[in-house]
Amino acid sequence: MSEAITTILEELRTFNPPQGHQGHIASMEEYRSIREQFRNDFDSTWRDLAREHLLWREPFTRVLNGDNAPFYRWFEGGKLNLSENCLDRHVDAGLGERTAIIWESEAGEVRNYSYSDLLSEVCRAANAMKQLGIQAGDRVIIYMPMIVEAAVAMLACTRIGAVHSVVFGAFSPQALRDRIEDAGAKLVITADGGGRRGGIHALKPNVDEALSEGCRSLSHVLVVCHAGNEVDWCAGRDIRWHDALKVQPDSCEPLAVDSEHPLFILYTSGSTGKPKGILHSTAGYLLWARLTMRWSFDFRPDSDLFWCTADVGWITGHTYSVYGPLANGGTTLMYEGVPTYPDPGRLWKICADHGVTIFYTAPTAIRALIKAGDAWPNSHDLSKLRVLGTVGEPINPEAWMWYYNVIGKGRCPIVDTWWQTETGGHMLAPLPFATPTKPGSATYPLPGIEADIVDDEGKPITEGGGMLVIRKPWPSMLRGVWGDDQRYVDTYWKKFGNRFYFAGDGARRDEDGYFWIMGRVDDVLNVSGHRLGTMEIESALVSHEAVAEAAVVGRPDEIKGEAICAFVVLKREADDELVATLRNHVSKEIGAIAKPDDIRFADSLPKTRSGKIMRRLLRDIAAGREIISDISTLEDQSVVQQLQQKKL
Ligand code: 6R9
Repeated sequence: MSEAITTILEELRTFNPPQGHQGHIASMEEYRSIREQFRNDFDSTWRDLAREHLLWREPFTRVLNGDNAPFYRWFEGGKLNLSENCLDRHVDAGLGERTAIIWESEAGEVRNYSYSDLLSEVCRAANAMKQLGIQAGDRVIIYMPMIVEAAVAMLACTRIGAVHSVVFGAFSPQALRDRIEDAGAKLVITADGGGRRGGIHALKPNVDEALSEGCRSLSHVLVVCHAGNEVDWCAGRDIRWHDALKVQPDSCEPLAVDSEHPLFILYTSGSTGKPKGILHSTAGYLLWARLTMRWSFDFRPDSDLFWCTADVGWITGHTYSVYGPLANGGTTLMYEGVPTYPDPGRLWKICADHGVTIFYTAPTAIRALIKAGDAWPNSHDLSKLRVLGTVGEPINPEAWMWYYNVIGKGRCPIVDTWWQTETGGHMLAPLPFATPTKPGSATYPLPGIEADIVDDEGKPITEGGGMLVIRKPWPSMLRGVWGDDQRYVDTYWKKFGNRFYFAGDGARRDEDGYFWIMGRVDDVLNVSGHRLGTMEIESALVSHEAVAEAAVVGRPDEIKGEAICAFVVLKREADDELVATLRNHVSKEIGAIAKPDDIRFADSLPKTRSGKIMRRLLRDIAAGREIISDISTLEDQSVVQQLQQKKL
């Protein structure tokens, strides 16, 4: 068990919500009564929320269709357009001049986009895409830095019913190629590069490399000229974004699509095989993006400035940098750059300069900033902050307390939100002005979410640890794994006989019913809040000519949560450069975040007699812990000693 989890288990402090402000959900009584309402009348509660919160072109006729479970369908018969809900709706309500997005570059340039500006830009982009032959249902890959054009591209897809798939800019050409091919994308939207740590992180060359062997489905690449780095040009295929948009009219009729029309695919790591394309659909996702902004963050579109530091390449960036704030007609901030550039005070400076009121980040960032010292936040005016959120991994109580005291000055509730790419939006989270919080606990399920903790047979566990499941479908749930229905059923539903959704996380419930997330129960690592499958890294390693076999495990890391430790059996003698070579090889195959922190060589891997790699043993070795696993079934006992010694 990692240190973070041990301290979480011993945590007893409770913090009451701040007084004097009425939240969207104002008290625990109100919370309980909404939950009751869902329990008593599930369908009509969702029906009323969907009618109240979304702008429909045609009303839906059925709330939830579970006839083909676990392939659930929500709000059938309804038609709507997502970009219309996020843009036109607010412009039509007279909010056209309100700032939709504030963007700041690493160099300090600031741009404001009003709702009217954003709508025009989205229409131009949608028209340009139409002219390139993109139609409803076609897939579009977005491989961009954190610039407004990334949000414009996403919204433009939704305007014409195209399905976007955003690929994180730090992913390698190989990872990009896999995603372009798996999605069968017709168009890639990218930029020459993005600003990073005072330099430029080139993107377009990666697209060129990804497409170097051709790609049947793809016809064009739209390139935003942003960073100014020199790029090659493939005539006939590559088109400048600005050239394509400037000749287009700034209006484009939004296409009313079915509630269940696919909205986006987002690739995420699983415990086996290649990353899977998590598929989300339109109405349910949008409803939950809008509602959770209000419930978990108490978002007030007319007065709040919301900043989620996540890149749009992750689900958090989708739901809480772009869709959630815009669905509510509020203002969202985007920052293109690293949090510690030019110094560790950068995030706090941005909060102070713009008057951020709700701030949402990951524990790994908090831990890194704690190390930099309190002087950084203390030298900026953080008095506008009123709610602080965290996401991505368990937050250790020390980091929670620092966030609460040093950043929030004891005034701001900490909202620890547990959710996943698959869930589309928050599942467990405190209501900032109602729920008493405990450092390290995501507290309770949000209204409408029937989360539970069960044992291996699916029996509920009232106190203690087990597996986190969700008993009832919810509107923003994934609709499938792109192109692989079986994998959807096998990964999320089969474990409990298709009865409830299996999240892949372990959790514990305390005597007050609070949920405490204990981390993954499968072979998925959480490195700085990013999900990586051990299998993925292992396959990357064995694709190198020198590697015969590899096993990857996580070990606790103070900043990153988990570090990557690889055990490698070689086909030939190791040379001095091999560790660096293999690290770079993994980076090339997957991306820099997947680079192993430690690589250890051995003559063989510890396996049981039935041939299973003893991962628990490897985890102990990686962490430098005393070996408590039973190694009596180990075929070759000397391997253990070898692995313990050979730390490189
Ligand atoms: C939103 C996001 C999902 C996995 C999830 C869990 C971990 C996320 C957490 C958390 C403890 C939290 N996780 N939030 N663990 N406390 N508040 O991160 O999506 O990238 O798909 O990762 O992250 O293990 O299963 P995703």
